[in-house]
Amino acid sequence: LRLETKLHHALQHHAFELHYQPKITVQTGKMEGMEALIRWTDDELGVVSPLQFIPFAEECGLISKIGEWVLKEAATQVKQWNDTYHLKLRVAVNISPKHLAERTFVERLKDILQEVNLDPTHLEIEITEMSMLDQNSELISKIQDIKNMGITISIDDFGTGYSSLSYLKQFPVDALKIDRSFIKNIRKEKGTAMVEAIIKIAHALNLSVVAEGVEDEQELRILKEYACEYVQGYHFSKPLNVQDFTHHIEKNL
Ligand code: G
Ligand code: G
Ligand code: MN
Ligand code: NA
Repeated sequence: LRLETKLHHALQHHAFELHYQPKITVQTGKMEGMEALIRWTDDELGVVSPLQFIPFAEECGLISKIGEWVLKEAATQVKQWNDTYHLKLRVAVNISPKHLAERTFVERLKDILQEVNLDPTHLEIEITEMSMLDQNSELISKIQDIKNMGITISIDDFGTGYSSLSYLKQFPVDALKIDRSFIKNIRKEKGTAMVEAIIKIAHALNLSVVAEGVEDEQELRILKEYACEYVQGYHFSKPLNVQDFTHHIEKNL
């Protein structure tokens, strides 16, 4: 219960922060948007990874509150960057399956976009394969509603979940994000084949592909060869705080 109290406190006292990792269009080398990643430093615990506190927040029922904070904060920030620098960057937000499953999710999403006055095409939602294990029609129509608003939807950590490929044609998503564990092995013979296959499946279904965890030129070259559309990773930039990301924008104008 101690961690739960701390998370409540963090929400109320603005102790969470978002970092942003650029997403680059392979063809042009230009930044098309960024992924928002939550960061938390507690007075006593120090830096706590989202790998630790997000699963906990899902269990104790705080995930929707945290998710709404992330959505509003990311929307506000990208709106400010786009207005200031006359850009059309799109921010991607990670949404937990529990949060997405809330009955009021779409309603709240609309409220946030309206409050922030953000063009919905400047928002992307990343859901994991876990979100789609439960292939019910309610969830499918919910995702369709989100897409109809103009929001982009992508499948995060693709290839690491337990679900079957069959959901890909059932759910109206826009993009696949290849998990970085695949990119790590891309130089190995079977690793190359896997990445090629994933990109082919995506393209056959009219989905674009984002490769995560691209760390060097050689990985980028292989991805380019297979016509992967977007890349993210330390080769371009690690996730940056607002100040550093602003510098990154200014440097690349
Ligand atoms: O950025 P980092 O490597 O610490 O992220 C670790 C994990 O936490 C990743 O799987 C990432 O998707 C997840 N994560 C980061 N930020 C958020 C967030 O705002 N919401 C949710 N639900 N997950 C996040
Ligand atoms: O699960 P998700 O894809 O949302 O998690 C993204 C996480 O991956 C972030 O925590 C981010 O810090 C991390 N990350 C981003 N780029 C790289 C990279 O090039 N190499 C490694 N090892 N991690 C990365
Ligand atoms: Mn992600
Ligand atoms: Na991922």
